[in-house]
Amino acid sequence: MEALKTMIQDMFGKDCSACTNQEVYEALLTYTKKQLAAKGYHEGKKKIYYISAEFLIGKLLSNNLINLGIYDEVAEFLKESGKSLAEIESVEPEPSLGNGGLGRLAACFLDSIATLGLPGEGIGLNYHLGLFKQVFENNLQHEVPNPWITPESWLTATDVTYMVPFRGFSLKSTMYNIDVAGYENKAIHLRLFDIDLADESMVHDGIAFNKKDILHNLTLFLYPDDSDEDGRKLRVYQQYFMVSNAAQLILDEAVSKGSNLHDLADYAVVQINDTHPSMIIPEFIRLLGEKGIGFDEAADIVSHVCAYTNHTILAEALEKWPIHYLEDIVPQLVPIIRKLDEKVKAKYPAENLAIIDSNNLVHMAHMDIHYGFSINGVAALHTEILKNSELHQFYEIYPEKFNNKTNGITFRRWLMYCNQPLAKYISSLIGDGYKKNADELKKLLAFKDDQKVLDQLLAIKADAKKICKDFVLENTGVEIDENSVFDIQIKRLHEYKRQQLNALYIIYKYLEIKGGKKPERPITFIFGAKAAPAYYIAKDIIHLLLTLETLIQNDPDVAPYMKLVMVENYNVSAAEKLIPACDISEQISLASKEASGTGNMKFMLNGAVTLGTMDGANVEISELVGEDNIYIFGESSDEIIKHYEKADYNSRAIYEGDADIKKYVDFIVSEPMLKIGKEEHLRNFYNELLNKDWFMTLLDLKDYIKVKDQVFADYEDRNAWAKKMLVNIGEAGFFSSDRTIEQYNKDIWHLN
Ligand code: GPQ
Repeated sequence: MEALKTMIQDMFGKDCSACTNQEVYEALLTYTKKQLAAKGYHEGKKKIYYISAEFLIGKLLSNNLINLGIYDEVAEFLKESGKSLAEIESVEPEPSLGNGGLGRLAACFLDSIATLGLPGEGIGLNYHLGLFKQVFENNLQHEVPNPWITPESWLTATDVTYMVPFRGFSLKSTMYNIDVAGYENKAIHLRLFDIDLADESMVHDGIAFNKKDILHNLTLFLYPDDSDEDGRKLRVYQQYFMVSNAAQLILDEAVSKGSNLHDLADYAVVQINDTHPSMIIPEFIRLLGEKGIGFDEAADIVSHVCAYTNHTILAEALEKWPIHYLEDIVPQLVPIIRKLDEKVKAKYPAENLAIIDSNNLVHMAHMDIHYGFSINGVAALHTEILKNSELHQFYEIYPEKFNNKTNGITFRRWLMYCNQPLAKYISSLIGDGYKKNADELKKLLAFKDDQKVLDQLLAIKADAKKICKDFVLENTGVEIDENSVFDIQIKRLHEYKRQQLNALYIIYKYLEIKGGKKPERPITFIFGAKAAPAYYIAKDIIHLLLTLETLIQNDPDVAPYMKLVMVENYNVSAAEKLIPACDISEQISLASKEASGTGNMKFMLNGAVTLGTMDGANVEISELVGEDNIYIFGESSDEIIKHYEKADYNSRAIYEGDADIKKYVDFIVSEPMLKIGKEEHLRNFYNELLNKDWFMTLLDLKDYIKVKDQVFADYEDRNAWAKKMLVNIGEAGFFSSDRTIEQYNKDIWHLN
């Protein structure tokens, strides 16, 4: 730590103990950046380029210190100077470069690529104001900018710049780097492209801004509101800016390593993360054309370079751009896309295989599948659904392209950092081998009947709940009971994830307690979720939850027995506090709709027990832990898919046929709720449930209530519960993103 000491002296002319936390943070940032650069970066002939609109990387200081192997040393040094690393971390702004699981997955993947020593990089955009910051006012969500770039930041400007051509003008880019350290290994780069003229001052009234001013707004926000045409076009501008920069960089790097571009596939493999980067396919063809490579050969080259990951079967998320948007914005791509489409149509005339459909919509995923060499889903069930229903027509013509890569999470952040007491305890039982070889967690299963170990797991959980209590108090102002059961649902707010199902259970429990039936132990229901700004139903559900929160809080008959808290501006840092403290992990999506889920894996690894549907990776979790160690409810995905095919789901019939369900649903617009909440929002959601309920909340409600009550009953056998915790932790090794990345490499990327 001598070097750090000297650095602090040089930077501030005083020693560590005399510095402010801000100063110490700045010194640590500089020090860590230097250490990373000194270790160097993974290089090799062939590289994986992971292109993504989102990289939800979270705070970086601690993670970098852990991966550099100096976390304990630095913490100790600071302590000796009267400082706390935890407090210094709180100075660091959290980069706001992602929305949900897709972005967090990209971040876990960078960690694993670096850890496994693969040459690779992430490529994305440098959004100045991030997604948005969520604030609650009058029990409603409001959005404000989330600036995260400070003068001292992990971003390093490079001298790499490109020109990106749009209709009528070109934009100059600058590339920024963020180093991503491998665990006890070299680093890789996250490349973030930006415009030089981004003007944050144009944002007013929350997150409103002039959507037409592309010269100044291009990199302000991730996912700008797309409820109008200007907003949708802005997304196309962003996407093209991202992929044109990426393609130019990739070609330059390949050439500098000796490629003649005909052999590009020996130098580069591109993973297209969902459809946002799909325009890289025609952009590569355009650029190769400029270098003298004919269309057919260029299309063939690209088909050996690009692979596509699908993250959803929800139609709304499978992007289809009107061709006239592309004419207006990137006319240079249109003849290329038309030619690609003609080649497809010549061979496969079916409308549902077309890139450009009869409504002149360009199906981005279709282009990826025809002109990429691999398409993967993100959990076993999801890939089966792609093959058998959603993309069946493609599976029939390209069976060899389809493969599954079940998602994973990095154990460095989601155990070693966020739950240090648990990680240390695991090391004391089975050694440190699991940190690099997650399968070794299985060794824990040998302790299933060891009373001391079971007691210790419960004690570690109890401590995490105390820490979480402080976090919740700071975030929400609400004091929760650390001896209550922590039941947690944290994820984007979406109807298919069914936070509303959880809300209806809470109503049921509230009425039960009002009726005199107290739970064995108080329950704390914790939510964290952002709703897309123009997604009104999702915002109504937030209003429902916040209204319930107030109602329960103000009701002396009920407040001692249950609490609902909704954490504001749920993000990676919040997840790091909530996940170690969780008892019950809510994974209650409508079966077939959650492609994988990754929160489910983080909870399991931290000793929470899953309450979920047979959806996404829950299916694989349940196979691993066995039915005694997970709580499953609800209709199967096969049944749900049939309901959609037959269009026979009728929520009103369920409501009218079941007096209990009617009671819970009616409560949404009952007197006590309307007294606290806004009638318009509560009624909108009530009507939605009765007239549509597209994600079949009422179908699974009764079973959910039954199984959830069983969970709370079983929780009281503390010893049996501790065993469930142990099995969940011991079986979590499969969900290491190191395993996922090894599979991507073996089956798709083929890097040395
Ligand atoms: N996912 Cl399409 C997102 O977070 N955002 C998106 O736009 C799409 C998917 C999630 C998906 O809902 C989860 O089930 C997955 O676990 C996650 O991607 C990573 O694959």
